[in-house]
Amino acid sequence: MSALFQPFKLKDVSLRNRIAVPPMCQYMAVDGLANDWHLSHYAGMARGGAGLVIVEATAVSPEGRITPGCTGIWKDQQAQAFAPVARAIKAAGAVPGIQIAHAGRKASANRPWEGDDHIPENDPRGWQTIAPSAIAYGKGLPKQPRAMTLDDIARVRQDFVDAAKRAREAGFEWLELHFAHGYLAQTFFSAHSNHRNDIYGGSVQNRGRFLLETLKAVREVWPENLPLTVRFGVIEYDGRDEQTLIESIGLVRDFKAAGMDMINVSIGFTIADVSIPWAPGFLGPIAKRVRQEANSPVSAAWGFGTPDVAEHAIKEEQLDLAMVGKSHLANPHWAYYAAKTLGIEHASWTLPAPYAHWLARY
Ligand code: FNR
Ligand code: 536
Repeated sequence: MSALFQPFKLKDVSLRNRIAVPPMCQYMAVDGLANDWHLSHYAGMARGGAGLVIVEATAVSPEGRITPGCTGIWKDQQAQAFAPVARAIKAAGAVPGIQIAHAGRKASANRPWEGDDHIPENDPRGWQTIAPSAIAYGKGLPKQPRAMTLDDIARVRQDFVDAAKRAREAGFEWLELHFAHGYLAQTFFSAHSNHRNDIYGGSVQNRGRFLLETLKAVREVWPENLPLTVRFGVIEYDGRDEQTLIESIGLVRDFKAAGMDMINVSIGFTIADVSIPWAPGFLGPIAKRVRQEANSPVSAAWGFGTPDVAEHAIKEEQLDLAMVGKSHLANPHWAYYAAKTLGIEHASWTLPAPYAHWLARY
């Protein structure tokens, strides 16, 4: 029997299999509002058989958007615009999730197909970015952020709390905090980007403080019976990886103690000049280590989009959930395709009845 197609339960939420669609920015919103593009995109992948569909990084405040096209959830109208998206995902048999995010110093950028670089300083489409310290990322993202005051930190933490409440009102049943990929939270954790000398910088405990406080504050408003997960870059590939992993795993343990239900093991992307050892399923062994040492359910993406690779990661207990991103853009029915590829009899069972009935022997 396939491991990938075993059901999975976290808190009161049951997934039909171990396949999840990770958040993927669409850059198609206007004023942060989800629209018909988002509805059709997310419904399509849910219909294709994945157990969980997590909606893209959605900004908790206007300045937390990566680009002007990012979705947001800093006002009630935006939550209302997401309601049909969450309903459509659920109607197709998947669990609707959303990732809430603040892009920090990587905000105020052009869409990937419009350059992926910072909007120029004098361009009215751009805005002032904020970060733990006034240190630019570099490469195509040279804008110097403003160092956050303690009031800024308290405000952004509250923005995450308010966003979590709205996500629930919109109908999402799974909430992910974006603490990865060189965005705001990740830059608090990394000593490359955090040079603060107050209680939010310096020691590993201080560098983790913004993340842990934000998680704790969100846990108080996100229903206890619904999953709250964290996406976190546990490794930078900057040559000091063992030290970073030890520090990261320590923080993941604290997340778990504070009520996090699952960790998504990802990459820090805090500095530009790194060489990442890209290969199918390359994060699997790291995810397994985090899973064991932090004693937490784990998911991960990056190169699990081949059925054998995803199946192997679940079977070897590297992952509890395999996240399949770009392969879902290529084929929104990837889960059905994976079931067929893995030789599962009646692969159709992963699909809703109107498709399943006709595809049972097809
Ligand atoms: C991403 N990724 C991403 N990650 C995240 O945490 N929040 C996000 O909103 C996005 N947005 C996004 C947009 C696009 C177009 C891509 C391709 C990727 C990363 C994504 O979740 C995933 O980790 C990668 O795509 C790697 O997985 P695959 O594609 O190898 O299966
Ligand atoms: C993957 N991406 C992650 C995004 C949006 C853009 C693409 C996110 O987390 N919101 C990626 C991150 C860093 C470097 C390369 C690719």
